[in-house]
Amino acid sequence: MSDASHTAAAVRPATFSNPVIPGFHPDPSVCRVGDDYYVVCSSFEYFPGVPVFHSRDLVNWTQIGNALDRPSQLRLSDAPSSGGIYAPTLRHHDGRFRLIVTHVSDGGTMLFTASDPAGPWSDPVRLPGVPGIDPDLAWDEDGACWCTVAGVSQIRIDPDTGEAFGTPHRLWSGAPDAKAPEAPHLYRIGDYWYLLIAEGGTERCHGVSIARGRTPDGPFEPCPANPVLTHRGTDHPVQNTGHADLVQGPDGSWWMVLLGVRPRGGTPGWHVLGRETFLTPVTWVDDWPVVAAVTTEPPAPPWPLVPGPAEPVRDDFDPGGLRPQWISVRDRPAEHCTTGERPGWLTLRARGSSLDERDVVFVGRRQQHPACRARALIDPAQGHGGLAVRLDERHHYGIEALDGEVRVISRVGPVRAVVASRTVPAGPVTLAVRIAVAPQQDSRSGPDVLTLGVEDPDGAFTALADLDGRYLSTEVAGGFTGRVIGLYAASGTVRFDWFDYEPLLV
Ligand code: 6LW
Repeated sequence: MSDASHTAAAVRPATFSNPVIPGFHPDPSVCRVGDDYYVVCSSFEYFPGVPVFHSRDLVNWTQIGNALDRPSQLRLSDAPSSGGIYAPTLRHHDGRFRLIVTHVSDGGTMLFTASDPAGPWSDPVRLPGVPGIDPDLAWDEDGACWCTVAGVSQIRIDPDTGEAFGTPHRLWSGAPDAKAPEAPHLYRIGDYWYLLIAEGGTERCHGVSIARGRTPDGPFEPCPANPVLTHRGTDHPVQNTGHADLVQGPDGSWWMVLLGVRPRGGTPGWHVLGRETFLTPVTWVDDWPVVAAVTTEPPAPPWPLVPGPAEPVRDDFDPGGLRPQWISVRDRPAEHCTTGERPGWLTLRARGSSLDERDVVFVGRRQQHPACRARALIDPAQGHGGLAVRLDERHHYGIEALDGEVRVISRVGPVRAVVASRTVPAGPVTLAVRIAVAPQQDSRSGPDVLTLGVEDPDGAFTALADLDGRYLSTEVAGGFTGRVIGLYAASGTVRFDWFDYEPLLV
């Protein structure tokens, strides 16, 4: 072995850390074009929708945009929390990227096209003939496009016009008694067509199963080893593993992206970051995939890892618009949210009067680490607003600034309470939330503790309230999303000079 290759081999990491896309990034779909990989995820009631990620090694991912970033693509006004945009599929065919999703609150299945996955994406082609959720796209050697959906059923479509041919026909749908056969993906690999599905439901019984046949519309024979992946009934730190997609590396190796959760605390275990995107290697034996259990440090791909740009801790809201990580609830009208009015500041003009409202003006980013800290400098001179950790309209904690006072507000289910308040000097004030993993005390402990407070000009933090994080978990709130940490306006006009998000050691 030459010195260079010896050196390269010596420095190549043997493992990487999972999840590869932490935070609420569920239902991942992946495709590869040359040496470039792309992943898209569900986004539900948040706008812009369908985050798009890029990687050169399947491990290090950078968000390059959101596919649905204008009202003509995405209308969420009727979407309840965890409504809106369900599972997408991303494919590349005939030189174009195709994205198919279900908008469960506005007409169902929609298909978008782009030459560059970073955008712009087209306006939607609607497919009224495609039922249900979790639509997949696959093309056969004759160029026919097969759309397979949860259930599992399938129909041929024209992806350019949205026309569906005939009526959906039922395919293999997993174990006879398994619930929720969904997330289908169809692949032509070697001599077979493979149908990959999730079953058991997206909670602790989730799993991945597969079948194969000689034609895209079956019949399919199930893999004798089904489920080829599940963590059900284990004490594995990653649970709910399912909703997978397969991709082949440039060296011929195979990999699976999938969703999973990281519950913490006592029983039943509370996950607060939503369903996250994990990566695990796949090998083939007798033309069946063998999927490695999802570990937090799986074996790294055989090629060099290519780190993306580090995400800055501080966002100074420079003119030119918000970075793609920022999401809002249902919409983001420019008259209510702009970085152009006061250069270097984010200006929010209130619409709803609190985070309890469906039309609250809110701009946030997904919480991506079990322990982290978020801070923001707010100028409440012309209104009031604050910094909050949100799961939905009925589950959020926030610290709100009026001119001369701050107060901590807790909303859990039907109960809204001001849990702390104090006077502060008039003018801009730094609000902060620290999230620390709860010490593992006993079976009744929560996943973490959220400490909300203020920082004075020399950085000294004063805590106003410690709140139990279990009430901002999916096990309590339900739904399909995860925590989003962000900024909101509750009256008038509030401005934010900067926002910090930084991971902390667990
Ligand atoms: C998605 C379905 C699921 O459409 O939950 O995990 C739904 N599985 O496949 C929303 O994420």
